Amino acid sequence: VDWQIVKNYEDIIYEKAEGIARITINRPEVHNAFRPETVQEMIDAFALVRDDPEVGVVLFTGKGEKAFCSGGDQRVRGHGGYVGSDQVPRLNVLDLQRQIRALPKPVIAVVAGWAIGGGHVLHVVCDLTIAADNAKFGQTGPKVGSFDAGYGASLLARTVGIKKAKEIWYLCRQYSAQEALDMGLVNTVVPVAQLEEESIKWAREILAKSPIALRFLKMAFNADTDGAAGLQQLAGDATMLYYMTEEAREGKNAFLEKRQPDFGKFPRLP
Ligand code: 2NE
Repeated sequence: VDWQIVKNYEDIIYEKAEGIARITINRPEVHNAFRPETVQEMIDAFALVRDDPEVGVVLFTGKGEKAFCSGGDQRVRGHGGYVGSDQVPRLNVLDLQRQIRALPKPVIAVVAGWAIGGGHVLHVVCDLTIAADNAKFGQTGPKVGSFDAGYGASLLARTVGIKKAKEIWYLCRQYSAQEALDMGLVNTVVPVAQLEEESIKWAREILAKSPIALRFLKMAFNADTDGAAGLQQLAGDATMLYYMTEEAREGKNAFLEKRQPDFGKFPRLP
């Protein structure tokens, strides 16, 4: 695959090729821990992905084979959040989690090495996870004085069951790729040397499918877990589809032509 850089960032790499976007956290010296600027760059890149009609699927990964992401950078954890160069304490990774959920294109976490702490939650919010055989998963919050009781708890419980989710959070153990596969936390495990090739294979299979069908399926899965916010996304997609119909166009055209709309010509299907 001939990856082309889309935009230059400091903490991440955003590339695309053949309709596949790849966003890589590029801080291997700290196992790809994120600071507020890293998250801000990811939010920017995911926004570009959303608006790019060429992109149908995203690979979300970490630089190197040692880590996908080790969560918030503990060196910049301050009073009330992670502190960036503007000195404002933030938990902006929660915004990123919602953005990944709301993105109307599948996001695949591609995990080699550690997916831990807030980095683990990031793979949990992705649609699918492809793990290398050296991947290790876990939460550390109660050990390091933190927790993610949002998606980090509820979506994890939906994924692996509530007893297992509680075990993961209460004991802060680390789990192998095979254990993650066995508990339904990841979709497949491949040798680390084949991770990129396998992720591209999955991305291509997804790209061969109907984008609108995938979009509605993703939003329906979200609606099932996200309450009114999930329904809002699903309803927004329904509106997009409705705008594409003659029936909706009749309403708009009648308004612009200052006449009564004629909806009688449209069939009332069962
Ligand atoms: C992941 C783990 C277990 C790996 O251990 P090991 O022994 O393989 O590597 P090592 O030596 O610990 O890490 C390599 C380098 O990366 C840094 C380390 O300090 C080390 O640096 P040097 O000593 O070589 O200079 N590093 C690793 N993780 C880091 C981090 N998160 N922040 C800053 N530097 C980090 C081991 O590294 C580990 O336990 N890491 C910490 C995992 C963790 O607790 N993450 C934060 C959880 S809280 C969170 O992410 C969060 C939240 O709970 C709620 C909202 C938002 C965020």
